[in-house]
Order: sequence, then structure tokens, then C-alpha cells
Amino acid sequence: KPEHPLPESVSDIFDPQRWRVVQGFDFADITYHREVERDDDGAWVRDLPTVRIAFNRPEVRNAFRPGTVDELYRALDHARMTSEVGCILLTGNGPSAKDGGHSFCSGGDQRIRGRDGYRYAEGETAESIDPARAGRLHILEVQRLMRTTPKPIIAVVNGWAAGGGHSLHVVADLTLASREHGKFKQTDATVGSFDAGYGSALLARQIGQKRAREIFFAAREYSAEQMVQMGAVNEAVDHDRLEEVALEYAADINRQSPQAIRMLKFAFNLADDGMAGQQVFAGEATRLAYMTDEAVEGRDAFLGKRDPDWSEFPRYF
Ligand code: S0N
Repeated sequence: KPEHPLPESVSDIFDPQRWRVVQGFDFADITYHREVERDDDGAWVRDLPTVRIAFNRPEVRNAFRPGTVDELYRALDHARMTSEVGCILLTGNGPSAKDGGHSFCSGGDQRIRGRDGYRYAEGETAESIDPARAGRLHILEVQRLMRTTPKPIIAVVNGWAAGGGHSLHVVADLTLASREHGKFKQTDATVGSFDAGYGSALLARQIGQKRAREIFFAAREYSAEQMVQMGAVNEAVDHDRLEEVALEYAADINRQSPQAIRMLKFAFNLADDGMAGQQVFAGEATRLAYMTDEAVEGRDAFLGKRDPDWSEFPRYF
């Protein structure tokens, strides 16, 4: 039986009894936990199907720098490829030890954004930086991975969702937000950036053009309750119960057929993702088709150098 000691607490609403650290990673800017069942002494009993990925830079309202985005991508991809995982919670650790502020994510770390378009890691200069990597807005790759991961992702907004952090909640499949500390503000235009992809266009699909334009153009602050009323957030939850309620949503999702959830997620994405969305949905349809006797007959006929015999397979109508 593997030993999974109780993890260190990483946020005010994190219950170490319900999680273990996912091993094999050495993350600096995020944390990655797997839901577990433990006995009364805190000993690990078994893994459960939900994972928790969290920004871990509360002193800068969980802003992401290039290394944060690399880590986020790796954790998400690991969750995507772990068959037993059914649902992913994306959240922020904290509150900040400096001033007690709560944050989900405040987007790109503005301190490392150079006038030359580069994003600098600590210690890098214009001379030392690899130009091929330096200008990448690879948070957009994370957004695409969130869309193509065949498992629901729940944004658990425990504090500020601002700028690129606001976009991540938009891209997530569901959003739950702290009634007391969940705050939403699309600051892109304030700092001269603009998520002209999912962050804006998908938001307009979700809540309508007028509201989405208001959020981006005026950069006002909204509460969790206001976002629920607009249809951008599923539920505003008492702060103390936020992760518990998120795990309840995840448990409901995990009780459903994985195949049905996968097909539904990709069906919801299809129209907005255009031909790329069609491709992802079609890939799943092909996977299912390959499991039928009809498809096996096609393969066997080719390998047997004979004509396929379709006579046993009805033309469903
Ligand atoms: C979130 C806000 C509204 C919270 O306000 P509050 O509670 O008054 O806290 P502050 O005192 O403002 O903040 C506390 C400390 O945290 C630092 N900080 C906060 N956000 C960031 C940030 N995004 N980058 C760097 N530092 C941040 C504050 O400076 C403060 O530090 P101290 O205590 O030392 O003074 C408020 O903080 C706010 O508006 N934050 C900025 C939100 C924002 O505009 N984000 C960027 C928006 N654009 C994007 O995200 C696009 C993507 C992007 O930019 C990007 C993506 C990947 C790679 C690079 C980039 C890039 O282009 O840079």
C-alpha cells in the first residue's frame, strides 16, 4: 500500500485530509493534488477521481509567469492522460501572507513583460533570453488544452479572477465562486493587453455581447453573485465551503458515464471551436466506430486481401 502522508495546507479552505500530493513533479509556481479517501488516523485508503491544480503565487494575486504556465500545462496534461481522473479543479492558493488578499489568478505577471514583447524569467536579460521562447503567450496553449481535455474543468474562484485569470475561468467548463472573496475584473485593456480569443468571444457566447463588451471595455469589478446573475458563474458559495462544494460537483460528474461526458464536452465545444472542434468530436466518434464489428470487418478485409462483406451491418435510419 503506497504511503501518502497528509499534505501541507496550501490555502485557507484546503482540507489536507481529502488530498495527497501527486508525485513525480517539482513544481514551484503551482500545486497539484489528487483527491483521496483517508481513515480516521489520516492514513491513505484509496485515490478518488478528482484532481486539484492551483496557482501558488498568492503574494502577486496568483499572477502567472512563463514558468507557471509551463507547469500548469504539464499538470493539466498529466490529469488528461490519467485514466482514473474524471474531473479537474483549477483554483488559487492563499490568501497572501503579505496582506491577506484572496486570489484565483490575476493573469500575466506584469513585472516580467518587456517593451520588446518578451516575457523574462528571473535573471534573464535581452541578451541572454532565447528569442524563440521569449514572446510566447503560451497561456493560450493552456486554454486550448483546457478545451480539448475530455474531462470537465471546474474553475474554483476563491478570490480575484482578473485579466488572463478571468479568461481561464471563462474557458473552464463550470465556475464556482466564493460569495465573500470571489471578485471578477477583466483588466486586459487597462494594461494594454487583450484576449481577443476565447476570453472575449466565448464570454460573449456565454452572457451575450452587451455584457461581455461591458466587462472588457469598462474593466469594472463584479461580485460572485453578479456573475451568477449574468450566467457567467454556476454558483456563489460560502467561502468556507467552496472546495467542499466543488468536490460535490466533481463527485456528481464522476458518477456519469465517462464516454457520455467526453462526447458532451466536445459537443458543447464544437460550434464555437469551428473545424478544430469538429475534428476533436470526430476523433472521439472514430474511436467509438473502431470498436464496432463493422469497422473490424473493413480492417480484416484489407489485411486478408478480400472485398469487405457489409451484408451483416444494417444501414441505420
Ligand atoms: C487583481 C487586482 C484587481 C487585485 O487588486 P488588489 O487586491 O488591490 O491587490 P494589489 O495591491 O493590486 O496586488 C497585490 C500585489 O500583487 C501584485 N500583482 C497583482 N496582480 C499582478 C500581476 N498580474 N502581475 C504582477 N503583479 C501583480 C501587485 O503588484 C501587488 O504587489 P505589491 O504588494 O508588491 O505592490 C490587481 O492586482 C490587478 O489589477 N492586477 C493586475 C491584473 C492584470 O492586469 N493582469 C494582466 C492582464 N493581462 C493578461 O493577463 C494577458 C496575458 C498576459 O499578460 C501574459 C500571459 C502569459 C505570459 C505573459 C503575459 C504578459 O503579457 O505579460
